[in-house]
Amino acid sequence: MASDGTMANGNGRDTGDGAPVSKRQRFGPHNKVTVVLGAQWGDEGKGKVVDLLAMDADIVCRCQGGNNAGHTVVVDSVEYDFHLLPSGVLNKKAVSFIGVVICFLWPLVFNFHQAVDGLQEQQREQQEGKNLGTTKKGIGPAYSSKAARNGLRICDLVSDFKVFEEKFRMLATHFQMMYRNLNVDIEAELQQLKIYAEKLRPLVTDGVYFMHKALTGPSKRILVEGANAALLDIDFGTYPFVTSSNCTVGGVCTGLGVPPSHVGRVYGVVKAYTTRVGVGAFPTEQDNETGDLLQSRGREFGVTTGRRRRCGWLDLILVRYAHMVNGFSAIALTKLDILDTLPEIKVGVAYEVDGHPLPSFPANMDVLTRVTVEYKTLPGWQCSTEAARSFDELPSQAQNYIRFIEDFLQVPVKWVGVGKSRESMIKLF
Ligand code: 2SA
Ligand code: GDP
Ligand code: MG
Repeated sequence: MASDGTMANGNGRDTGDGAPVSKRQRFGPHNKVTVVLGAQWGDEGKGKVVDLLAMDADIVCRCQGGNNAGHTVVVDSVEYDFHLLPSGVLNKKAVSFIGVVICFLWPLVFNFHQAVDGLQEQQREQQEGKNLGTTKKGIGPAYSSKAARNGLRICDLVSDFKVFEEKFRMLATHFQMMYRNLNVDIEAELQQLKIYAEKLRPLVTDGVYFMHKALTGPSKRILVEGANAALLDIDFGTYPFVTSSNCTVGGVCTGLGVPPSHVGRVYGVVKAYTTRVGVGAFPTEQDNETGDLLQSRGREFGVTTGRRRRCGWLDLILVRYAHMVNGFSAIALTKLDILDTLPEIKVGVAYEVDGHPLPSFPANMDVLTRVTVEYKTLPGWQCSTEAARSFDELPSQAQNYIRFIEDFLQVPVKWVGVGKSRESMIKLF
């Protein structure tokens, strides 16, 4: 176990099965995965938190999504943007494992999936006057192929290429029949895929068996990096303005084949304010000077598409909802420094619709669009927090802001981010 208990392997901890310790020892160690998840609409700074924890890890995994994700890590002033690789890859000693669309366990994303993503967005715009604002990386169409059971997986690619080719042609034809304007160069893509198959074959392993060995073998610290975030989850997010994977804790089990009993600590990453890239309701959005200030100070641009992110106040109703689904062990609060110049800071603490308070975050998007937010106004600190390296070094108003969040959510804040770099992360306990 790490000296500070941050990345625990779960050895010697209560397994919850009631078995006596001697029996557990006889059946070998019981490693648990530590999970990092986005608690808002993404871009909370998961990459940075993963990088921090990965320094201690033996295995770092991505469990869902695809290259729609953009996770940033800044080390020695060099910025790394990860889309598919786990952000922990910078730890050369750790093994990287990927269970996302494109690799290992899951369906492959083909060029036509990407093209169809674009066409579907065009169609939505024409038919409904509103698109979803996807990254156009083919995520929705690839997960649709998975659910329709005609998708192709990495195990197909690295097996008999003739069989793969046949299935690929069928899938491509299926999409061509659905979308007359679809431009697919089947022969060129097949040629390219044959090259990929050779390159990837040595990197492919049976995911379930790999994870099982890691979980039940000698003591190992395993880190799982979630992509996107709770409110973009296909089941629990602001549907239909969501991505196509499970970005909440269940996605760890379904994405990697990890049994729930092996899920250890779950860290939620929360930005000190809220952002959203793409379309959809955003109750605390500030389409005004405050939003512009957060956007420019926070340099809120999409890492994958370069789109400007919408900005607003921290919405604790939304984060509490993410906690209900994920059961966070603790929170990493990022980008506190972006609030440094504000004389006062608002935090969303309750929703009301048609004069009636809502008990929780609504499932219906028409309701979410109509909510009125009740805010708590807290005093700002109006000085730089960038150099702070301990809780005590933070101005008292910033300390109060952190304590207010903890009290509201009933979850401890374990880290506070005050800058982009690895060092700009204050550890509270
Ligand atoms: P998709 O492409 O089908 O997953 O899009 C569906 C919705 O999910 C949102 N989404 C994201 N939101 C925040 N960050 C993401 N990654 C990039 C980043 C985004 C970018 O790190 O900045 O560069 O634009 C991400 N990926 C998907 C998306 O906006 C849709 O609302
Ligand atoms: P992710 O998708 O959750 O990994 O987040 P992104 O990388 O898309 O966006 C987060 C952005 O905020 C990146 O540019 C990070 O370098 C930056 N960042 C992360 N934590 C902090 C912080 O505490 N302060 C500041 N100023 N920037 C941060
Ligand atoms: Mg991102």
